[in-house]
Formats: sequence, C-alpha cells, structure tokens
Amino acid sequence: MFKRLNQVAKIFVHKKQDLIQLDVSSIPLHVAIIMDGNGRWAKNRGLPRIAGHKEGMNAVKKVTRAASEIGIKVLTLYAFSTENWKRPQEEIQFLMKLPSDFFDTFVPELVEKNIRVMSIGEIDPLPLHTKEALTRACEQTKQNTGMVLNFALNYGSQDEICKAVQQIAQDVEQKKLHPKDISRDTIEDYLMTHHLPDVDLLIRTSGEKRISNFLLWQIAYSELIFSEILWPDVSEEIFMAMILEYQNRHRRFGGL
Ligand code: V07
Repeated sequence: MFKRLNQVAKIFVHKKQDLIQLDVSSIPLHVAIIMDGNGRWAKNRGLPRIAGHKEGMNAVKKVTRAASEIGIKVLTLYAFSTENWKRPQEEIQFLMKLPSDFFDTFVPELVEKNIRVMSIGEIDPLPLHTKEALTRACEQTKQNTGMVLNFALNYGSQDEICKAVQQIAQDVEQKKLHPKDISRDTIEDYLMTHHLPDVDLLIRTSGEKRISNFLLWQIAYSELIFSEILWPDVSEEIFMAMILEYQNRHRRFGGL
C-alpha cells in the first residue's frame, strides 16, 4: 500500500532566489509534526493566542499541499494532546472549532488532490460538533488513494501503549494470543498507527527539544528535526527545506 516511488526525477522548488532540489527516490514515507509556537507567534504580535491557532491552521494547509505534492504518503499532525485539556476553557473551545473550520474551507481541495483524512487518539471525549466534523472529513475522503492526512486529536502515546497492553492481556486471557508469541510486530498491531508505515521523520517547531508524549514507540528509528521557526511561519518552502535536511542526513547513512 505504501510503496516508495522509484523515480530519478528531481523536484525543484523556488525559495526566493534559491532552488531546493529534492530527490524523489528518498522522500520520507511518513512525516509527523509537533506544531508548536502558535501562542508565541500571536504574543509576538500582541494578538490573543487563538489568532495564533487560526494562522496555524493556514500553515497546516500549506504543509499539506507541499507534502502531497512531493509524494509523502502519510502526514501525521499533533493537533490536540491529552494534556491540552489543561488549557483555558475559552482556548479549548476555539481549538475544538478548528476541525469544522478546516472541513468547510479545505475538504473540496483535499478531494481534488486525492488526500484522505484519518485520525488517531481518543475521539469520544471530544465535543459532538468536533467529532462530527472529523467523521465527515474522514467519510468524504475515504475513497482517496493519495496522501493520508492523519490528525492526532486527544492523543497521548503513553495512553496508547497502555490501551495496547490492556488489549494484548485480554487476548492472552481469551487464548487468542500466547505470551511467547508477543513480538515487536504484535505490539505494533495493537497501536493506533497499526495501519500506517513507520515514521521516517519527526519535526517539532518553535525550538522546544522534547517529544511530549507523541508517537513514542513509532519514532524509535526516525530522524528528528527541531526547528526554531514558529509553526504559523512555516511555509511550503520551509517545509521543503526540512525534507532536504532529512535527505542530506539520509544520503550519509542510507547506503550503510
Ligand atoms: C488545530 C491548528 C494547527 C496548529 C496547532 C494547533 C491548532 C487542523 C485541525 C483539524 C483536525 C481534525 C480535522 C481537520 C482539521 C486542528 C485542532 C487544532 C484541535 F478533521 N488544525 N487544527 N484541530 N490547530
């Protein structure tokens, strides 16, 4: 399902006067992003935090377009963590409206670009209108065979691993599984990402150098890029430059 492209063509991207040259044969299959810095972006402009989240959604659209264009197969975005419930009520309410905003303004383009929306995380505790927007986005794009745009919503990796262990224990109890047959592959089958390829590249914006409970198991062999750029300032070109950075590291180690 997620085969690597085997083309020798290059993709050229204009970055002011520079030209970014990407190697189509080593595009990461799965890129995951911690979209940090929305609050700081707003604060720097004397705007409320929610203005940063709104601009952050525009960056989501730009990066989605760029990722799909260069042939990334899965883009996983950390939109709302299990810890984000600690934020002010007003901010949470605003964040919970973003999936339906996104749906109204972007689903036609996703359909046109053959992009499929999926999600990981505990959906049940989300407000009904948020769940409905997410379900509709997934439904309306489910025939699409291009890039998977995977939103991590109310996601926490330690909770994900706990749930996997509970399910494994239950299957052992019901004799569906023998303890000695539990391998790394078995554990992967019980994670929320069981249907997705390995994460090749994890990006975190805004200068924080932490993983913050995102995809702990899945990033075992990923390249990590920590960028100082605030998420709302990420453009198509900046994203392409991050992919180039990935390729430059990969060329050094890939052949060994
Ligand atoms: C959210 C915008 C990006 C910056 C970081 C946090 C704020 C897109 C979505 C979304 C989620 C599901 C869906 C369609 C769109 C979203 C939340 C926050 C909660 F089906 N951006 N975005 N959801 N931010």
